[in-house]
Amino acid sequence: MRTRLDVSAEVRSALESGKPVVALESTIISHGFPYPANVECAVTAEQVAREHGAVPATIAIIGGVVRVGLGRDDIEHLATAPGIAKASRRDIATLVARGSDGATTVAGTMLIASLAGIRVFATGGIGGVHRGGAESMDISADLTELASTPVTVVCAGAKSVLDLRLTLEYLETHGVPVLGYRTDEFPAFYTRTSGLGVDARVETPQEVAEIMRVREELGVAGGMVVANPIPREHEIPHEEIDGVIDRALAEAAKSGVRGKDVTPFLLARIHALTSGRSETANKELVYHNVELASQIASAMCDAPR
Ligand code: PSU
Ligand code: MN
Repeated sequence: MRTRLDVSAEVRSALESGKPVVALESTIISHGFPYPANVECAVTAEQVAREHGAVPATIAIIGGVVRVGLGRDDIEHLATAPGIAKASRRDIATLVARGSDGATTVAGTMLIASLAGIRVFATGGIGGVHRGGAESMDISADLTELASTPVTVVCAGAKSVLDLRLTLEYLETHGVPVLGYRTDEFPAFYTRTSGLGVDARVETPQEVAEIMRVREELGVAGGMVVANPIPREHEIPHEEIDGVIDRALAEAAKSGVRGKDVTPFLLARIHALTSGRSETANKELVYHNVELASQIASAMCDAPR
């Protein structure tokens, strides 16, 4: 039988010997940043994981194979090839069957990480309920994936292009814990605050690992969100970013963009409208999340069983 799921030798050996592994997504490479910031972010994220004792496992679909652990050439390909599909849960089998490429979203990456036996995943921001989502039903598949797939997702919250209040309501309904890492507030990606609370505040990677272990031992299904605020020195204040977000949303409405194209459209407009400022913040918060995810993955490996 043809190989559908290809786990790199390095990732496989780390998993087999109980070493920490952190999954990384690829939509961020193909659709989240312009070139060459996308390559820089992906390569540096892998480096940060290594510096913190974890093996990075960047996930994507390449030539019809689900790949866990990419090479530099794969990252360049995902960063530069035109028309790479955005791959959420629903898209994976179709892309594989057709021998296509796909850049995996948080939902797609969680599903594949879990198939490979990886329990911790770092990204920038998760998708959520879009503004007006109660009517449009534009609710990211990231949220339903969190409800069912046992992977802990470390993120800087979610962008306020979304309705963050409804996003947290949806996660609550689906039984997904939202842990605030050294914060009482759900962070809003560029800003450390949103005015909305988290379910529980945690202070250490060991505490997160212990909650993950309890969930595994009890057989509680689904994943968790660990919300890690952007470092203070890289924060973009509400006064500065809120107007940009409103403008990007107005442009999206005017251009009639729909479905899976909405989020990439908004990200591209925000990057363009802040002439690089949001790009730097976005990269830095990703590295910060990879660092924490590596510490959590290490704590899971150290943990007494
Ligand atoms: N939010 C960001 N940056 C991103 C994404 C979301 O701030 O790169 C990407 C992630 O891959 C996420 C996806 O899983 O967009 C969500 O897309 P949608 O809203 O179509 O579910
Ligand atoms: Mn959507």
